[in-house]
Amino acid sequence: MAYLMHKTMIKRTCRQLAFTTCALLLTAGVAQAQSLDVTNARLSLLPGNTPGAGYFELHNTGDEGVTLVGAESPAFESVEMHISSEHNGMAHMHAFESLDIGPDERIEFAPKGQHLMFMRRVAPLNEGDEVEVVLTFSDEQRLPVTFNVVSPASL
Ligand SMILES: [Cu+2]
Repeated sequence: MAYLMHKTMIKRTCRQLAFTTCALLLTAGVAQAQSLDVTNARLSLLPGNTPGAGYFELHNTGDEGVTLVGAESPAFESVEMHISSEHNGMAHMHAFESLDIGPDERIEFAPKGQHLMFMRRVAPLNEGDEVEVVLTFSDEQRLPVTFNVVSPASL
């Protein structure tokens, strides 16, 4: 039952996506051999065309380390991994290329820390929408994750 509901949700999201991407997403839920558990995935979005920020928690439940090397989404032209910092009271952020996640390690992408930066949305998005994102790893593993669009005020 839960799986059927999930599939319906994906199908709804798929109306805006290319067919090949959709086919991948629909089969991804069936054959999940991954030992990576993502929770609380949300995408904070301001009106207009400013970049969105993505946050989530990831638990590597496997016996081997993995290296996160990026993310993609059909809803944005590009996605970068950023880390926020503060110097002399000024907030900065810069891109980073990879993040190692050891066996049984949990990492968090959270406000004021590591985040995904979603650049240039392809179509308008609203609070409550769902966005399909694929996290990519150095061993070519691709992990599809559904992000919920939320307002920055809710974080
Ligand atoms: Cu950023």
